[in-house]
Amino acid sequence: MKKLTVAFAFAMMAVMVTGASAVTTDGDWSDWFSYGGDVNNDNWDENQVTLNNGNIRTQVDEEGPTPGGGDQLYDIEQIFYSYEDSDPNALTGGRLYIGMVTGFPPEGVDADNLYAGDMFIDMGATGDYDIAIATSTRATVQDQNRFGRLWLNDGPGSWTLEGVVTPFTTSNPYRVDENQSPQPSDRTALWSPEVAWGAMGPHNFLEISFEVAGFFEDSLTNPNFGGLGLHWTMQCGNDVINVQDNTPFAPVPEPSTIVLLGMGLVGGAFRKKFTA
Ligand SMILES: [Ca+2]
Ligand SMILES: [Ca+2]
Ligand SMILES: [Ca+2]
Repeated sequence: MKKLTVAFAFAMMAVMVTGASAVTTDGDWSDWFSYGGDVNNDNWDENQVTLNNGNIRTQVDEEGPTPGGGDQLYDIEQIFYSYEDSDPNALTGGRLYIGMVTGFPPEGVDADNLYAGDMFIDMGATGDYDIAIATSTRATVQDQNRFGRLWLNDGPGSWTLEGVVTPFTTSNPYRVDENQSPQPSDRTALWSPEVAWGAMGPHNFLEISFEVAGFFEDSLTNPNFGGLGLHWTMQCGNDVINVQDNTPFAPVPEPSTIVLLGMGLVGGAFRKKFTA
């Protein structure tokens, strides 16, 4: 019995240390979840998704595109997000990770001349977007040097109204208008965004991450007002996903803290044995 308790404590340590490991922004979803369903089926079964750790949050979209049509090519299936804190006890920065399963291909749909939109991010879930990251890989004059860039909304405007909009008003905005006045600030060089796509059958996995610091870290983690909003759609807005998450992100302990916690569990198990 008691040996089992000790073994359990060590097992817990192993699980928790694994849980703190970083996501790699490479278009492969295996560092977020395992999928037990048939990946070659257009229907995405969220009940077959097993998240890799408790720090990952997720939101499921309906099967098929809404409000538009276009079947699997325009379908958004599910979005995932996670915040990794470099120091859970101080505002010293961290990295935000976003993953999304969609039928929409990164290079767009050539036959319809439609493009992937930007990922809009509302730090603190306050109701307006602060950051946009370009996800379209299409190699045209319009999209040249756009993929992977990060813009900060430090102007007075609302991106819901000023971004490039779609015919479906409920899907707005589609992407940042770089020519709007005032122009959004390009923070690509400062915040080290990474964007990658991968494919599994008719599903494409979009992965995004970028550095978070200062006020924006507080916007995610403050126990009084922390939260996160996300928005992504494709040109024409046939499908859209909106996240409005008002639960503050609890700081994730560093592995060294977890080992100490695990040692405490082991110590407790031994003490129990000694006093029995
Ligand atoms: Ca990955
Ligand atoms: Ca689908
Ligand atoms: Ca959908």
